[in-house]
Amino acid sequence: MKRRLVSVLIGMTMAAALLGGCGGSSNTATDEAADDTAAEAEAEGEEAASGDLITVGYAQVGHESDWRTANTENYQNTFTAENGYELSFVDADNDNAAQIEAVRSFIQQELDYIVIAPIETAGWDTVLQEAEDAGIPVIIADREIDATNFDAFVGTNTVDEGVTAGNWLGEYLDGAEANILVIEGSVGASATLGRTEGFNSVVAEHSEWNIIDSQSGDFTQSGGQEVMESFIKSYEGQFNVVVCQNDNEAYGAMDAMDAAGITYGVDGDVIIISFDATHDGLQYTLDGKINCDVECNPIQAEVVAGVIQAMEAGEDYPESTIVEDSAFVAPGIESAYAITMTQEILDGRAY
Ligand code: GYE
Repeated sequence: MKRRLVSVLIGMTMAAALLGGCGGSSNTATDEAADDTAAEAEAEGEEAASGDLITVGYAQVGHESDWRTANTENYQNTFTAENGYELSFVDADNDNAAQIEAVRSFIQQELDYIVIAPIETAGWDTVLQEAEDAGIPVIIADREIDATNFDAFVGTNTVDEGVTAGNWLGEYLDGAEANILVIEGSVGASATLGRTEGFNSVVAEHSEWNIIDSQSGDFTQSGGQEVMESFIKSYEGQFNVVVCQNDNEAYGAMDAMDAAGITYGVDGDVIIISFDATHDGLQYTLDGKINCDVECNPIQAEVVAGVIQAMEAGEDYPESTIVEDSAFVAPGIESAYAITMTQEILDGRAY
């Protein structure tokens, strides 16, 4: 961890110089050494003032969703030269092997920090060991992983998001039957696993609920549409709830239901639950097309930058930071688990 070492060295030099000054009688060799290192420290300070940037690599999942676009923009607007950073950004296009290669290239480039939004939970031990061996701190962001050899995590609690969705549905249905179709996110992603686990834990409490089928829509609009089209072919007339594990899948699912003449939302036959609560998702919620949109906050870069700054300063930093989420419901719905949508909330939504 080059940069951390540099700041520690500067700290020690400054302490030595201060001690020398106070004591006033240290031996000449030590004084000279202190002067030399103090001069180096000064040079380092000047370099910093003239643009010695902290280099950060971000291995991003891809560009599958509006959430992801907002998250990418947030990183690009936060890790700027103006803020003291040089960002190396790689879009792995949902390809696990490409993402691991991106991390390897960050290690080869000897970047100061590596941030990874991991596509899948599995398969990280080896490359994280390589980063550790190279002394480069790694922050896992957005999605969780199975491995534990990294320095800090910043993200959301997707199990809680699933539980919120389930609790809201229980409150809304108030004992009525639910025949549920689930359009899951990408296979092996912690966001998929967490939302599924959380939602299923509530399903298990309701004997009047039945999950008819679950298929991955890969967190994309086209994926959501394809899965919904095939669900309609197999189960038309048999379902009254569609759970989409992100907003883009919900847009695709709504298109498929529109084409099949199936009504949804507060005035329709099918209840739609979505996740993310991005701007367009909340517009559909305000319009009563999505009944409940569970938030997942993509604005995480500032928190990651805060962790990096603490590491830079040699200060304690949180090993895990969970970015808090809410949930939103369509006008006319009152909920103990979610906020009723208004135009004002939508206007305040930057992403
Ligand atoms: O819900 C989805 C995105 O990892 C929480 O990934 C994130 C998810 C988000 O593609 O839209």
